[in-house]
Parts: sequence; structure tokens; C-alpha cells
Amino acid sequence: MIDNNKFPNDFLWGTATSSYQIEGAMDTDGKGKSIWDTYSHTKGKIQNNDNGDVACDHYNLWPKDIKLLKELGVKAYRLSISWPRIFPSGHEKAPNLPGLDFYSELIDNLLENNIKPFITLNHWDIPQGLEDIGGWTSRDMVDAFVKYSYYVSDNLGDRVKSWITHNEPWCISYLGYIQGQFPPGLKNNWLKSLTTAHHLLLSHGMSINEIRNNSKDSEIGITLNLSPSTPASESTYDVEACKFYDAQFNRLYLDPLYKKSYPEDLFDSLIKKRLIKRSDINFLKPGDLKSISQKTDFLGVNFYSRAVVRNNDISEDKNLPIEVTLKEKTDFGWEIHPRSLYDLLIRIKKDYPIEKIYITENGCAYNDVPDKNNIINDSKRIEYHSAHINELKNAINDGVPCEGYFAWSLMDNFEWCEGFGKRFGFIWVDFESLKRTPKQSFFWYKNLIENNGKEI
Ligand code: IFM
Repeated sequence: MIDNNKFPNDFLWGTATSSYQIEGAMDTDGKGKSIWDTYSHTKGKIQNNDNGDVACDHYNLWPKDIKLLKELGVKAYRLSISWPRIFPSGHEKAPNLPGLDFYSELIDNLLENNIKPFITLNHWDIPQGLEDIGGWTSRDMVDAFVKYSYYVSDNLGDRVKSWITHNEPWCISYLGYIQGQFPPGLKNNWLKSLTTAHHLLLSHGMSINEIRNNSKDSEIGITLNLSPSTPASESTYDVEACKFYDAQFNRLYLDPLYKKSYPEDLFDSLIKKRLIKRSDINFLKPGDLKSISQKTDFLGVNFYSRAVVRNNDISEDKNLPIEVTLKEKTDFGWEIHPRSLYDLLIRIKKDYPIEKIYITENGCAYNDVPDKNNIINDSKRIEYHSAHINELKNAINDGVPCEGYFAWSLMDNFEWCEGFGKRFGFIWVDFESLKRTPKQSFFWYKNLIENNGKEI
């Protein structure tokens, strides 16, 4: 329950989506194939073999979605650009104009409705043509991303004033090359995973000046998914595993961005485990860290849950019993732990010189369906957001410079490897008829925004 302490008057309440998850229109108006088109059409990769060919058909139904955003009362909307709509194979010299026109019209309409667009340039759906030359493991991706950022900001930068370079580089690097759940689906390849993380960070840094030059008075940041980690017991095994988790999940990205260094303990530990060689780190070239740590205007934080870390390298009988009791989980199986959002934000404030933060995603999957009166009573979603917003307010009161909150997501959509089976939206989408029905959480959030964070 949120108490009556108000958020700052100009606090930005928003929602977020991403291109591949909602747009559909997979080959319309010159769009090329993205890696997610290829991956989702590979049998067995996605639950139910779902794909984003149609998704929410936002490409055609966007006027309806803007009306819903307007009704919801959000002040800002975070969306991403589909890179292969702009450069179909990634290799073209000039952009595909119908792709730019689509976003240009969408942005004009958002602005006419007083909704501030926050643009993410890379929310994972890179052109397949770039994956074919090695994807993010190739240093050529840096130039490709800079070119893409240049053209998008040149065309939209007169109206878009908030830019996010990448969304959740950890997912691309770890899920793509260690867990093998995301494209390209490789497993345990630490060299490719680290190289990918490095090229993502480098391309972020290298694109900042291009965007700044094209989009005067804009703010530019990057979005990281971050998670505080707790050892499952006090054993040195778990404490060590927890430190490793924090290094690969949080510090691998925060340190180069804000401290101009990589976490040496991560590299040492991978070398000790013979997962990389010291010479592998030559993906890091002189001057790279300076480029990565270019000053940005904000950090986007995506928060869903905490991590309770158990050391899996030793047998259970050698370890101490697990001491941490997990709390209730969402339909995704992610633990609900709002206090960790507070802890995370306080830790970031303490450890890094970050001047402005936006919560660029926070949300939960619950599969509530319409009842016989067509009401979708998603009370658990309301509780989830309420508890997290409450902790966010505590963090702001304790000095965390957070200026906005974007709920994930505006509407149910294609949840990557889970297909359409996990619903995060404030709006229920019938994926057959594409009809949108606001859930009870939609009306709750509308009311919360009207009262600037106060629950009435
Ligand atoms: O749906 C995703 C989103 O694309 C990135 N952040 C996490 C969300 C929920 O899994």
C-alpha cells in the first residue's frame, strides 16, 4: 500500500513495449528479417512454436494503441525501433524510408497527445544480415550501430528527446552465448559472451555523439537489467558464487560505463576456471573504455526480481543448508521481492556517480483471463506494481535521483522464448482477434498517475 507521500511533481509515469514483441508486419514496407524472425521460425525454440509475425499487429493498429495510452494517462511511452525496418539487412548505405516514416508518424501522434516518446534503438531484433557476419561478436557491429543510430536520430531527433541505446545487454550476451536460450543459441561460450557485451557497450559509447549532434537538448542513456544478489547460505561457496553472479550480471556493465574498468575479479575467476584465457581479453582495445564511459544523461534500470545464489559447482552435501526463504512467485516463476528494488537503487547511488535514473521496466506475468462480464481482475499485478512503486518512493525519499517509472508492459505481447503464454500487460490482447481489453490494473495505474503516485 503506497502511503500518502507524493512523488516529485514532474515525475514521468509511463509504460514500455518493444518492436518485435508488438509490431508484427514482419515483412511490410521493406522490412528485412531480424534474428528473432529467424529464431522464432526455428522449430522448438519458442514455446508452442509461436512467432512475432503478427504479434499485436501494432504496426497497423497503432492509432488504437495511442488512444489507449492517452486513456491510461501516461506522460511517457517507451518503444523500440526495429533496426531491420530501417536497414533491412544492416548493410545498406541508405535507410529504408518507409520504415522511418512509420516511426515518424507514430511519434508525431504521441506528441500530439502529449506523450513523451522514449526510444530504444536496440531491443534485440537486429538484422539477420548482421548476424550473418558474426552479430555482436564482430567489432563491425559497432560501426553498423553507429550508422543506424545516426540515421534514426537524424530523422527523429527533432522530436524525440529521450534515447536509450541498448536494452538489457546481459540478455544478449548471457542468454545468447552462455544459456543458449536467445539467438544465436550458443552455450557456455564465455569468450563470445564477453566479446558481445564489450561490443554492445562500445557501440553505446560510440553512438552518443552522433545522437547528441542530431538531437539537440536530448537525454541519452542505456538500459540495464540489474538485480541484487544474496547468497543462499553463509558458506564461502555461496558467498563466492554470489560475488561471481554480481560481477557477471551487474558489474560487467556498470563498471565500464561508470568506472572506466572491467571487473578484474570476473576475468580472474573465468581464467581460473579455464573458461577463457587471459589473451582472449584482447577484444578490449586501447581507448575502448574511454569511449564506453562517455558521459550519459541517465541510466535506465529494468527490475523484476532478486537473485538468491547457490553454488552449483560443489555437491549439496558439502554445502551449508539453504538459509534464505523465497517469497511468492509470479506466473513466470520469478520471486516477488520489492525491497530488492530499494536495495538495488541505494547500492547504485552509493557505488556509481549516476545523476539520473529511470525505471525503464518493472512488471510481472500473470495469466488472468476475462470473466463472464469481460472483466480481467488481475489483482496480483496491481499488488506487484503497488509494492514496487512504494519501494521506489522510499528510495527517492532516501536520495535516489529517479525521475520516472515505466511499467512493463502496456499490453500483453510476444514474450520471447515463452511465446504468447506469459502476459505482462495492463491490456489483455486476444491474439486471435487482436482485440484489446484493459485489465483492472489499467484502471488502477490510470488512477495512480492522476494522483501522481498516490493510491486512492
Ligand atoms: O519482455 C521482456 C522485455 O522485452 C525485456 N525485459 C524483460 C521483459 C519480461 O521478460
